[in-house]
Amino acid sequence: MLTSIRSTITFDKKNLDDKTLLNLYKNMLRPRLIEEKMLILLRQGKISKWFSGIGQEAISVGVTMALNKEEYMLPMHRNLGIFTTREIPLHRLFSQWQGKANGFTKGRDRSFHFGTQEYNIVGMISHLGPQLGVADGIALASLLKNKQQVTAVFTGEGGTSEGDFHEALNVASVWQLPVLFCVENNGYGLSTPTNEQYRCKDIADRGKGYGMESFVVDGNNIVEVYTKIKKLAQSIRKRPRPILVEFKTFRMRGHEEASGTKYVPKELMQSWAKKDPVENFQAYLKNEKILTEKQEVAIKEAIIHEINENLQIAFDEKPIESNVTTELNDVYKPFEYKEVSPKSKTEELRLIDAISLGLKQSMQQHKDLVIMGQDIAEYGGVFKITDGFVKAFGKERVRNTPICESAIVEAGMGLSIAGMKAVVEMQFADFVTSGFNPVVNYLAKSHYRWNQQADVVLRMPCGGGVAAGPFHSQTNEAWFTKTPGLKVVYPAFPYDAKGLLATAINDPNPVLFFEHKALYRSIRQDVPTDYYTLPFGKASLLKEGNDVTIVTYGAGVHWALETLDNNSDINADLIDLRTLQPLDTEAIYKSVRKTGKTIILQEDSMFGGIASDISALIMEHCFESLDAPVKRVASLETPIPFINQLEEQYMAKGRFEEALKALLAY
Ligand SMILES: Cc1ncc(C[n+]2csc(CCOP(=O)(O)OP(=O)(O)O)c2C)c(N)n1
Ligand SMILES: [Mg+2]
Repeated sequence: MLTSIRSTITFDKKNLDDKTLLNLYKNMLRPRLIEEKMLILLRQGKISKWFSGIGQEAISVGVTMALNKEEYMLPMHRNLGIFTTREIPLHRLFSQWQGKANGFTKGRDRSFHFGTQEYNIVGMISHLGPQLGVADGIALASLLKNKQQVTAVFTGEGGTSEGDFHEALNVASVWQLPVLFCVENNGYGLSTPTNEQYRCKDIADRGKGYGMESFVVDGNNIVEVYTKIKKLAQSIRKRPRPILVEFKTFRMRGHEEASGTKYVPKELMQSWAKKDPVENFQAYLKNEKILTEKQEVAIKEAIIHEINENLQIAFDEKPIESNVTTELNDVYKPFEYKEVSPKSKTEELRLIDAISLGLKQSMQQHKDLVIMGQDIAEYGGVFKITDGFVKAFGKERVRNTPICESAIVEAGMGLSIAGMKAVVEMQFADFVTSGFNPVVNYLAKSHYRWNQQADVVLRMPCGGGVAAGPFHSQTNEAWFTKTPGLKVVYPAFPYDAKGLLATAINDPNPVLFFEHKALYRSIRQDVPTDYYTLPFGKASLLKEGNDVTIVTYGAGVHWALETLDNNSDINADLIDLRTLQPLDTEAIYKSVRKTGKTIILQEDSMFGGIASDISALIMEHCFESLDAPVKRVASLETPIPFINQLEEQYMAKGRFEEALKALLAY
C-alpha cells in the first residue's frame, strides 16, 4: 500500500511563484487550525460528531485551488479544506455544525451534509456513493451547454466498493463527461484496511476497465496535487472527458473522533506522521526562505483570530426555533401551478399515445429538459413511448443509458442542480429498486435539507394483468407515497395522463409518474392534441351516487367501472384519485360524509398500501358519518405470480364485487 509514496516529501515548485506557494500553505493551515479547535470543542460537548481530515488537507486545498470558483465540487466528510478554500465565512460553517440558522441546513442535517449554490459546492449524503453520479449530471449539463467546466467529485477508497462508483465512472466514460473523480485513499474505511476493501494494486488501475485515463498522486504533497490537477483540469476543459485520480494519503485520526485508532498499527501511523502535508510544506517554505519565522507566527495568529471571532458569532447566534409549519413547508419547493387549458380539437388516443404526445410537447416547452433511460433513443423504449424522439430532439436530449438505475437517477439530480430538468424512464417500475437509494434519500430530501430542488420525473411503467411475473408486474407506489419529499402521480385515463405529465415536468419537485402497462393499449379516450396541464391533488369524481363511496386509482378505476356497469342498481360515488401525493382528502371526506360507507380498492397487496392510510384518515376525520367499517380491497399478500390463473387469483379485482355488495348489505 505504501510503495508508491516516498518516505519524505520532495517538493518541486516548478514555475509556481512565491505568492501561490504561500497561498497553498495558508489554505492548508486554515482547516488544520480549525480542526484543532473543533477537537477541543468536541471534548467540551459544544459540537456533535467530527470527521477529521487532518493529514489529508493537501488534497482538498490543492484540488480546490486548481479549479475555477464556478466549477462544482462535491466533497466528502473529510474535505473541510474545500469549504474553507472556497472562502465560506467561517461563522457560517460553525453555525452549520451547531445546527443554527446561519448554517446551510436550518439545523436539519449535520456536519458536511449540505450544499451551497453560492459556492458551487454540493455536499455528500451519508451513503457516500450517490454523489459520484450526481457529479455526472452536473458535468452533463456543463457539456450540453458547452461551458468548458470541470466537475470534481470526491470519494474515499471505501466508497469505491459501492455500486454507485462503478456506475458513475462507467456512465461518465460512455458519455465522455468532464468529471474529475478524486479518490482519497487514506488506508482505512472506518476500521477496514484497504486489503479487506479491494484487491487491485491501485484503485487508479480501475480507470483502464472503464476506458478512462487515471493517475496516482501523492496526496500529501500539496505542490504535486495542485500542479497535477491544474494541468488535468485545463486539459478536461479543452477536451471533455472523465479522469480518475487516486490520491495516496492517510487518515491520521479515527473514523470519527469517538471511534479512535486502536486497530491501526503504530508503525504505520508513525511513518505517515512524518509525511504530514502541512508541516512538511512549512519546513520546505522556510528552507527555501519563502516563509520566515515571523510570517509564520503572523499567519497563524491571524487565522486563530479569525477562528475565534467567527466562533463567537456562531455561539452568539440564538438556537433554532422549532416550528412545525416551517418544517412542513420546506419539504417541497413551492410550485405555483399554472393552468394551461387545451384549445384544440380532440383525437381518440390510447393511454400510451397520450403519454408519448405529452412527453413530446414538454420537450418542446422546456429546452432544458433531458430524457434518459435504457433503450429510449433510436429503439424508442420498450413500450415505444419515445419512438421518433431522437429525430425530433437529438441524441443529446434523448439519451440511451447503460443499465445503471442509480447513476441515472443521480445524474438527473445533477442536471437539476445545474438548473436543467430530467425525465428518467424506468424500463419497468420494478427496476427502480436498483436506483432506490438516490430516489428516497437524495431526491426526496434535497429541498428539505439544503433548499435544493430535485427537478426530476421518474416514469414508472407498472402494474399486473400482463402475465409477466414477480419482477415485471409490480405496482410499487407505496414505497414512495410514504416518503416525504416525493410526489406520486397515478393516472387511469389518457386525458389525465397527458395533462398530469405536463404538470409533473413543470413541477420542480421529484415526481414518480406511474403508467399502468395493462392500460397502455387498452384504454382509449378523446384527448386534446395540444399542450395542457392538470393540477395535482385533485381527484376526479367519475360517478355519483348516495349509497357508497369507492376510492381507487390506476387499474382499480377500470375494475370499479366494470363492476358498476354490471350492477346498475348500485349508486356509488366513484373517486379516481389521480395523484396519491398530494392526496385529495377533501374529495374523499366530502363523499364519505354523504354516503356513510366507503370501500377502497388498490392493486397492490394490502399491508402498508395507501388504502390503509386512506382508511385511517377516514376513521379520524369522518367517524361520525360512517354507517359501516371502512373496507379495503387489495391483492394477496404474496409476490405477484406469472401464470394467468394465479395472477387472476392474486389480483384485487376478483374480490371487489363481493366486498362491495357485502359493504352495501352491512
Ligand atoms: C451506504 C453506507 N454504508 C456504510 C456507511 C457507514 N460509513 C460511513 S463512512 C464509512 C467509511 C468510508 O470509508 P472511505 O470511503 O474510505 O472514506 P474515509 O472515511 O476513509 O474518508 C462507512 C463504512 C455509510 N455511511 N453508508
Ligand atoms: Mg478511507
